[in-house]
Amino acid sequence: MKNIFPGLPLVESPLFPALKSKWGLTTEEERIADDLHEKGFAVFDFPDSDLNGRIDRIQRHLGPRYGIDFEAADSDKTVGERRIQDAWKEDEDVRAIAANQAVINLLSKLYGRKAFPFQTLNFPIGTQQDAHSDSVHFSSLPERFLCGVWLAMEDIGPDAGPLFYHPGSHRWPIMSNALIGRRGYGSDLISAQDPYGPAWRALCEAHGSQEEVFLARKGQALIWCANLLHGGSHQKNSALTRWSQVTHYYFDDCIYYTPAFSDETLGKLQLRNLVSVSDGQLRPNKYLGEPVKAHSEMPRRRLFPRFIFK
Ligand SMILES: O=C(O)CCC(=O)C(=O)O
Ligand SMILES: [Fe+2]
Repeated sequence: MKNIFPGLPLVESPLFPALKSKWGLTTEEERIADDLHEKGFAVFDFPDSDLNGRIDRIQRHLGPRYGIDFEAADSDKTVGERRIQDAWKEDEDVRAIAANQAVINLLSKLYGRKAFPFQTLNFPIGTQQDAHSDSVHFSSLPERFLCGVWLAMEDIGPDAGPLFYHPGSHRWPIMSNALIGRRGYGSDLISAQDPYGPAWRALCEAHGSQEEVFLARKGQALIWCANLLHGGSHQKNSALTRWSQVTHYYFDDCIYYTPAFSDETLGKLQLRNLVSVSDGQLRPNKYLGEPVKAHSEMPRRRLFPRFIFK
């Protein structure tokens, strides 16, 4: 069957139930596709035979950069840095996890466009990040061609600030400045998520949506859809670690931009200039196969980089 909506990820298409039998999915791929379609996230075992070795090496290599005393079991682990962004540039194991070919093939099959990783985040503890959808930080035109893959680098219990999410929230309206009546282009923000917090809370309340936590086993991974509401729950025990890696993926032949600092309706987009983690090559913004240029009057976005989450 021809996909008449190529502007939607296959897995998020309303025609998904009719289309999926034609994709040649294995039983496991179909389970993942069904979960993404219905719930907005899917759990799978990370396919890498050297994963334990990579995790050991990443912890040894990145550990000293967080300023945390990992040696003493009862030391407060939450006092240092919470994240290292784009460690793939100097850590081959972080890069290999992000560029795992089986994961890229899986995402490409599920979305109907070729996936590429463009950002890594390595966390030694819980992020305690408020509920948000990544699509205010990273979006695409057409929409929804973005996902995160979160990997548990150790067993994560309820006191370590596990990842949480609101199942089904990927179907709620995609959060945007137009939706909340705000102008974003050229704006200043402490955190790009701040303007949308009240709207997300109102949606949760209206839907009676409860957060669910992911008590992950080491080596389990979770894909979240661009508009799935998720975050890091409160870390009840500050002596624990919660090692994890998030890789964000975009898909070929899209415009990549930051909605928090854009006004789509006016054609003012804060475009992103992306490099793929897989090959270090630029991935130009494209629409229907043709390159798209930045808006000529585009000012630099004004941010307070220290506080920005993405
Ligand atoms: O690991 C977490 O707690 C959440 C991370 C997250 O939201 C992200 O990287 O997009
Ligand atoms: Fe996120």
